[in-house]
Amino acid sequence: MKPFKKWFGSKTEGAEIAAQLSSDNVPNHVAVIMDGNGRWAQKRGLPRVAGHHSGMKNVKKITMAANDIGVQVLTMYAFSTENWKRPKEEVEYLMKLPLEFFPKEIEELIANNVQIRMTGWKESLPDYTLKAIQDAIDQTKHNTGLILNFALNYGSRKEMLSGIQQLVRDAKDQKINPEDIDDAMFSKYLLTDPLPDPDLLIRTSGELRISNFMLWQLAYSELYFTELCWPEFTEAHFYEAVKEYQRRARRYGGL
Ligand code: V07
Repeated sequence: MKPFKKWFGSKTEGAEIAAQLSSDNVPNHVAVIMDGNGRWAQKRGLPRVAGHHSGMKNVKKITMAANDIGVQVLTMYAFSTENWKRPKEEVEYLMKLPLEFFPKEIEELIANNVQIRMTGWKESLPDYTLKAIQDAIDQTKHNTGLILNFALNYGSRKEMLSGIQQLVRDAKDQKINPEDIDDAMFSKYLLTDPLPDPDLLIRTSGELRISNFMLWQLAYSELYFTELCWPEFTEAHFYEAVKEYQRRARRYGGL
């Protein structure tokens, strides 16, 4: 069994749990619904946006934790197509988070060979948000390590319907045969192409729903729910989730 990159000497919280993980069954793709930021803030008498800010800082921490055990893709659900319905001030604040995230974090992300990607509709984002994201994607596109994929302005039903519309156009243009449509072909029409499907979905803050997130891609994923709000979810909790994933995989393998 080959040791993880930072098994020894790591001072990160959770190193002990990380040491209990098996290095040959690390989930390739972990997706996270980072819920409970507003709730976390309200519990502390802080404005909701303080929770979003705290949540943003946690993205970097969990990215490094995932990178340390060899996760290849980490998708973070940052903003849904439904989130536009929130109060205008909150939406404006959220749209500025990518601008704040990158100047602060890009250096360490690059040093750790992380590639930034985005899944979602870029067109309706404010110019400054899109520019911040695009700069980060461009600056990290030659990196070969963990893919940090932000699901931003993303919704799964809309994704599938747009995919089907294109599929039907291609069929009408005789580029494809309806009989040839299978899982692999349909996946190519989704925004997540060419990423692999998530092996593990983590949702924080106690809600037991998928909420229009990667409905097709999560068909066979292990689902992990925790009561903790996203800003409280540490490296140790992340490794607990991976440990549970490995426990389930072993049980399944034993059948
Ligand atoms: C957002 C912080 C995390 C908790 C969930 C909601 C609030 C990081 C980003 C981000 C997105 C793209 C990018 C770089 C950073 C972000 C939004 C919200 C809209 F390229 N956190 N975070 N974007 N939250």
